[in-house]
Parts: sequence; structure tokens; C-alpha cells
Amino acid sequence: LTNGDSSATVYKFGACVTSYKKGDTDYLMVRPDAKMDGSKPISGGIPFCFPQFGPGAIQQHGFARNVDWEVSEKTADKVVFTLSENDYTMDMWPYKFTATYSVTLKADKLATEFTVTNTDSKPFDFTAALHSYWSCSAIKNVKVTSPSFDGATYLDKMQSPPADVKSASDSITISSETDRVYAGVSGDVVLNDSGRKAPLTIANNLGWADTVIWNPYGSEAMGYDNFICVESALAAMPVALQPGEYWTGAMDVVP
Ligand code: TA6
Repeated sequence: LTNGDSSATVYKFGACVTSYKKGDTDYLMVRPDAKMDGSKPISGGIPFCFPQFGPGAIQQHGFARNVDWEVSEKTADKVVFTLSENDYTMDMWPYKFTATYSVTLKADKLATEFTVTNTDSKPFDFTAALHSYWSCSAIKNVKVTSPSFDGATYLDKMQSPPADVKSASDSITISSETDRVYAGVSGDVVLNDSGRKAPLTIANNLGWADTVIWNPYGSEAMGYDNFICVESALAAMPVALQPGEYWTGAMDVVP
């Protein structure tokens, strides 16, 4: 996709946005160990987790990252993907659904919108996430802020078993391996990078109710020093959809 001095690269495989550039900066990062040949989900960019943000009953991040989505609309600055049940998805998760995911490259932001509709005759519930890998100048330079981090409860997946912890700050820095699900942290989550001219805003405008923070601190193989995952998620509580009902999540990336 192109629009003025902006460009984005999007794969049908997993409906994954792997690059979002404005001017000289690419705000997304693809891990050095990522497979780009379809042999496994792309570890980088904005991978799409649905119908489960795991671990749980099915494969950790669901099937949406493992399959080619259909392109139902494509212009210079916009792509719309759709995905419905097939033998592979029914085998993993026995429900009929339609998912639509649009990615629009505007002059001042990248806009995403995901809608899932229950097209089955029985209810289902799901969790989901945009498992976004944001690039950074160095992980020590990064501070993630949102007023709603302060007082939020997060599931600390580094503890065994994972445990709930109460946050006492509105900002997060990374100095060890981190894997957290912050329940109820939504709205604008800001990525401040002291090595960059301006902060990046991850604007969770609709639906995405939670925020996941992940960094595999110390893993050179994964390129830990060059990214932080700040994920727009629906992870703390599954959403139930009755037949015919739909759910929408909208997230904009604003440099
Ligand atoms: O979103 C965080 C997380 O679920 C971590 O628990 C870790 O397993 C990571 O994702 C793996 O990401 P990947 O892109 O390799 O599937």
C-alpha cells in the first residue's frame, strides 16, 4: 500500500502487516528468525491471533495466523481481507464465522478494523489479538505509557503458574523477559522511544479491551533489542456471540 510518503506491506498469509513506513522510519519489526515462506506464522509486523489468544484449548494463537485470507477489496491505499470457516478451521474450532479485516494507509496513520460475525446456528466465544511487533532504537530506550496502566491488574505469565499482579505505575520499561496481559488497558497506548524524534500512539478506538506486553529479553536469536510487542487484545475475558451477532475491534497506528 502507498500514500504520499507512507507505505505498508501486507501478506495474505495471516493478513499480516509486516511493514509500516512513514518517511524514513519503519514502525514495525520482523524478527530475524521469522519464517516468510508459510511454514509457520510470521513472527513480526502485526500478526493476527483469532479465535484464541492462548494458551487454551486450541493452538496458542488460533488459526488466523496460519492461513491465507481472501482479498475482497484492494486499492492503492487500502486492502480488505476476509476469512470464513473451512475444513482446517472447523477441525480446530467447530464454528461457522465470517471475519473481515481492513487495513487503510491514511496520510497521517495506519487504520485497522476487524469484524467477526457468528454465521453459525449456535453461539461461540473467542479471544483475539493484534500481536504487534513495534520496532525500537534499543529496548532500553523504550517506555510504554497509558494512564490506565496505573492500578490495572495484569496476568504475569513469567510467574509459574501465571499470577495476577496490580500495577502501580502508568509506564512500563523492559529490563528482563516480560509477558503480561493487562486487563482493561485500552484507548491510547503510547510508545516513547528516546532514540526517535516522536512517540508512536497505538490508538485502540473500539473493541480491543486489553493490552499485552511481550519482550523475550536477552534472546539475540529473536532480535529482542529491536522490538517490543504492545498488543491490542481481547484476552482477559472471551466475548460470546450469538448466531448473527458481530464484534468489531479498531486500532490505529499514529506516528
Ligand atoms: O503475545 C505474547 C506471546 O503469546 C508470548 O507468550 C510468546 O509466546 C509470543 O507471543 C510468541 O510470539 P510468536 O510471534 O513467536 O508466536
